Amino acid sequence: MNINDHFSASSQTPQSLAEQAAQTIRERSRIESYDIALVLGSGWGKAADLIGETVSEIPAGEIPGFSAPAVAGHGGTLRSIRTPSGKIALVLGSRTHYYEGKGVRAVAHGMRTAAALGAQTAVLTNGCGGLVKEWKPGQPVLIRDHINLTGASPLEGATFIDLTDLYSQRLRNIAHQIDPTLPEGVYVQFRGPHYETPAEVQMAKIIGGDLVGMSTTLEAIAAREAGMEVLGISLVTNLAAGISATPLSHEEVLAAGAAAGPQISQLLAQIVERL
Ligand code: 8IG
Repeated sequence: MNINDHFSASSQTPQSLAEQAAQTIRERSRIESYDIALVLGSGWGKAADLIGETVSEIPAGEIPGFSAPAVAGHGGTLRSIRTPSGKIALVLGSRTHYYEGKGVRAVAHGMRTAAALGAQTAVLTNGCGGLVKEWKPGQPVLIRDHINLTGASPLEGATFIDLTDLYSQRLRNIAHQIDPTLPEGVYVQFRGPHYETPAEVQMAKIIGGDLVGMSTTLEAIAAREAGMEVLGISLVTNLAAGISATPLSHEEVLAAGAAAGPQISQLLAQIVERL
């Protein structure tokens, strides 16, 4: 059976597939319950290494509903990490992007699986373009709110979910206790996978955006629906198109992530330990 068939099988609800995935993870990791879901975006690949001890690592393709990653720089495993204080984090190194065309169920599946494992907090990281000139590549930014320009929602049916304080003020306060200088911004999700035109970047700015990217908003909504509290952290890996003089490249993105690695790794570890 093709992995996509998991999502098109009409008898299967997203929640029941997430339950199946959760059961597989429990059996393989021998951990019954999790506390935190952590998604590693572009540039954040190594940032989980300081969080704690990896007690289990499962290739994404071996868990129902997950698939191996399509993009270089996006790791393909689900890791279980025990923090020094004994919390258990499920580290999703393989995010499914909306632009892959697998549908919103595939995008939301990681959050639903983490929730099925008991996780009450979702930490969503990403690499993105910055609209604020003062934010150089390598700058981490807390997501304060988002604008979802994909036209999609992970929710099905008349599921009216309040998104006031989607990016929890309480969790942003915790991050600010660790680094009071962390700026906050509004993340605008475009569908991608192309980067924006300069005109689209100007539009994002005019409607209130500070960051542009291709992920996070649909996962955040799914996490909230599943009852989790959400923290979003972006790593500005490039100035958005037209903000800087040079064109964008995926190599630039990877290089900025590598350069910022040690600082954001420490930041993430400290935040996770205090959640
Ligand atoms: I990394 O400039 C990264 N992801 N949409 N625009 C969009 N996504 C991104 C960008 C960017 N940089």
